[in-house]
Amino acid sequence: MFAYAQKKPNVLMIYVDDLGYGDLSTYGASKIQTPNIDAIAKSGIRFTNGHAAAATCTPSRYALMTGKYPFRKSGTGVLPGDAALIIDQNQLTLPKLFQQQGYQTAIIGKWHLGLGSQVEKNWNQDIKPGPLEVGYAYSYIFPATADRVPTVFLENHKVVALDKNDPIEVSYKQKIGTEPTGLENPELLKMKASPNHGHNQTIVNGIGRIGWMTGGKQARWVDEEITPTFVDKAVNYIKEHKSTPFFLSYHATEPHVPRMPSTMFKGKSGLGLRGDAILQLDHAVGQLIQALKDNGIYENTIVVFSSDNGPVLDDGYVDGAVTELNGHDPFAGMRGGKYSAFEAGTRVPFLISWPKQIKSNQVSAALVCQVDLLASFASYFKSKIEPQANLDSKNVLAALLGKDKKGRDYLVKSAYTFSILKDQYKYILPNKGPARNNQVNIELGNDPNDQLYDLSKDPAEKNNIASQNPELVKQLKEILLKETKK
Ligand code: NG6
Ligand code: CA
Repeated sequence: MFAYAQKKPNVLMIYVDDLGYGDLSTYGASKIQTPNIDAIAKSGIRFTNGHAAAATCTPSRYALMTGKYPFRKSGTGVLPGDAALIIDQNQLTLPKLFQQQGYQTAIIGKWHLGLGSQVEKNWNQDIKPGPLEVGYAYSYIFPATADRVPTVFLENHKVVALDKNDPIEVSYKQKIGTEPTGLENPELLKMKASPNHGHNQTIVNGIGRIGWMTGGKQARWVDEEITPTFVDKAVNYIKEHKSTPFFLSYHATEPHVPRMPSTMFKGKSGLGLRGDAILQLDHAVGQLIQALKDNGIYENTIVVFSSDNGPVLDDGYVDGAVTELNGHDPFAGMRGGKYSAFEAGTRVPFLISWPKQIKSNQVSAALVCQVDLLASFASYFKSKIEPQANLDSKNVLAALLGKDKKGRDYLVKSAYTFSILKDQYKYILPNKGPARNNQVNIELGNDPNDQLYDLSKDPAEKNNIASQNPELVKQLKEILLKETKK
């Protein structure tokens, strides 16, 4: 009993893809029910001011891994499927911190931080550096996004189920091989691509992808099997590591496009395939939590749940996300969405539970960001981070444990432009970029003028009060520019 009490907690990081603040019933969704995810909130804390560092995947993941704002490094935008690893192997990362503390570490799911040392790589040999070189002792991933080639899993350094006689080749420059593409053979598609998004290159499993690939026929995934595969790997991992502390990153693909959940979820939500994918995600979360319980380690496991960026409806495929929305509001009334500097881009579901230490049923408005997990866990372990690590990560451990209601002083977020959140105010730096992305039907937050919103009165960022508050604008802009120029 005593030994158990002394044991370091396991950490299960559930990091999901493009899930909106309004997509979960625990955040007020009424058209969809997510009981398993809601149970994390009931068991611990639901944050209402929790953020991804950026409004797309790669930069948010970079921040989560490194504790640095993604704009500190160029090349941290959305990566193609053949990109090289963008994390410096010498730098401290979240999984490395756990390794230093004697933890077993693993990532199962989406990666999207690049693989190998260059774009040109041989997918038929060991592919490195990758997750194993930046802190994970085990990995079972797909390289980029579910809509990008190569549509394969990698276990540690190798493509899973690769037939040496059918080598894989990948290109993002031009068509390779003779396989049909969505552009030339749309009649072969089981899910149509939206016009002009570009998801019309090599067809895999009846779905046009971004990028071209040839070979690797046996190794290609079937989309409907992605989540059952990841869940199976994660449940086994939990079972096999129940007696050593572990840090397990479960990086789900839902509800990113292409939304093609297992057949048993298709049509289940009544909200189209996007809603069905969310139900699949909820089911998967239930299985992971059950595995913790079955192995007797639930009480002493910290579960963190968050999303890499906000929601988008049409992100490249005609999948019913728009037409079957049925009044569901993934954006929770906020402005913007994925890609946007407005709040729906980066204010995301953020939950934490740890039955042994965190009181149940808490709601916290503390300002916390995924970039803070590194410094917060370092503080938990009393592990000293050298100042030359230059982290943007802040120690918000007390907020994460429910003991502090404030969190950070302020947070800088990046989309096309920069914004800063401080107290109830949100300031967005002027930017000449387009005001909206019409393809995805999302306002990006770009404006040639200063924007200032009082989120306590105006959470939807409708009423720009910059011209009435020049002093506050000046002050916030100064902090923001100082941060971005550091
Ligand atoms: C965009 C894709 C989108 C999605 C996104 C990455 C186009 C027109 N759209 O460029 O479909 O793949 O990249 O999403 O190519 S993320 O969540 O991984 O950042
Ligand atoms: Ca994403």
